[in-house]
Amino acid sequence: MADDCVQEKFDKYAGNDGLLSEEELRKMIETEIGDDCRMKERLLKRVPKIIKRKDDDGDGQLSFEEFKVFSRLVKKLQEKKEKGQPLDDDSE
Ligand SMILES: [Ca+2]
Repeated sequence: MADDCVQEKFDKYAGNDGLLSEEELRKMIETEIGDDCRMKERLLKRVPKIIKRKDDDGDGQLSFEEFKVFSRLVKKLQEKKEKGQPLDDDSE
């Protein structure tokens, strides 16, 4: 997910309510990272944790601001992958 299309991606999956639910986030991961099974698996595993941790206002959905934190995590994982580093590190 490139930086310049974060807003675009968010709008596409968040739908009319402008918030990204767990289900919508899963759908985004399935669709956008579908060609990389390991990355997909890793991210899907983290979804409940991400929702819980990044959802600052506690409504169970991600706003665009909250989603940006998630997109940075994806970027970090992709960088690790490019460098051939393990994706197991849970630190952020
Ligand atoms: Ca939504």
